[in-house]
Amino acid sequence: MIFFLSQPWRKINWQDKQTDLQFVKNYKPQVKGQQLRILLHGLVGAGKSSFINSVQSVLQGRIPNTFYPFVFNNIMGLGPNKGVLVDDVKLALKGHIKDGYLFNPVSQISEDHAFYKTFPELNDKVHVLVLVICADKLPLLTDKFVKELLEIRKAASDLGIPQVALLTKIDQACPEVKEDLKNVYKYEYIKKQMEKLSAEVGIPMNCIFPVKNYHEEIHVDNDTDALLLSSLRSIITLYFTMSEK
Ligand SMILES: Nc1nc2c(ncn2[C@@H]2O[C@H](COP(=O)(O)OP(=O)(O)OP(=O)(O)O)[C@@H](O)[C@H]2O)c(=O)[nH]1
Ligand SMILES: [Mg+2]
Repeated sequence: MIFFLSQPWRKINWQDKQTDLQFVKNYKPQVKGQQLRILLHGLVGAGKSSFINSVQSVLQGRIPNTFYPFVFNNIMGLGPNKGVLVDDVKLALKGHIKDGYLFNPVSQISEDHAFYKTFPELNDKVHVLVLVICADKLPLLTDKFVKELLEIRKAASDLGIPQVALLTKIDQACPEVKEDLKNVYKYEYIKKQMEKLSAEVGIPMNCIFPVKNYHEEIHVDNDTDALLLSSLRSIITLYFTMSEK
C-alpha cells in the first residue's frame, strides 16, 4: 500500500531555488584559499559521478570567475564483489591519496606510490564524507557491505569528519516521484527507505538526502535543480554546525 501524505514532511524551496543557490554561491571557506572537500563513496553505479556532474551543471556559470569553493572526490566501486580496502578509505579521509587514484580492491596503496601523499596539507583533508546509495538497491544491502560501511563510518567519526548519505535514483524507485519530483517528501515509500538506511548504517535521518541526478535529460529542470541545491546547502550547513562543536 502506498501512503500519500497531504503535507510534505520536509520543506523544499521548489518555487525559489535562488535562495539555496545564493547560499551555496556565498559559501566561503573559513580559511582563505581552502576548499570544502567532499568525498563520495558507494557501490558501483550508485550515482556518484552523476551527482558530481549534476551539481556542476547546476552551478555552471553561476559562480563567475571566482575560485570554486568545493571539491568533490570520488572513490569508485565499493563492494559487493569488487570492494575497496577500508584502510585505503581511511588514508583518503586523511588526505594521503591524490585525486585520480584508481583504488585497488586487493592491495593497499603503498607509501612510494605516485598517488600517495606523505604529508597532506590542510586542503587535502576530507571535510565531509558522503555515502551515495540507490534507493532501488536498498533492499539488497548485504551484511558484508553494511559491515564495510560501518567500519568506514567509524574511521570518519574518529577523525571528526561529518557524514551524510545521498539516496539517489528516487525517480526509478518510486513512479510517483518520477512523475513529479515534488512528491519526494510526500510518499511514505521514500521515507521508509531513508529510515531503513538510517537504521542499518546509523546515519541520522537529518543527514540523509534523497536526490535525483541528471542522467538522460538534455535540459536543466527547475525541480531537479531545487532538490540538488537543497541537498548541497544541507551538506554545507551540516559541516558548519558539526565543525563548530
Ligand atoms: N534514473 C536515474 N538514473 C541515475 C541517477 N543517478 C545516476 N543514474 C544512472 O545510473 C548509472 C550509474 O551512475 P554513475 O554516476 O555512473 O555511478 P557511479 O557511482 O559513479 O559508479 P562507478 O563510477 O562505477 O562507481 C548511470 O547510467 C546514470 O545515468 C538518478 O538519480 N536517476
Ligand atoms: Mg563514477
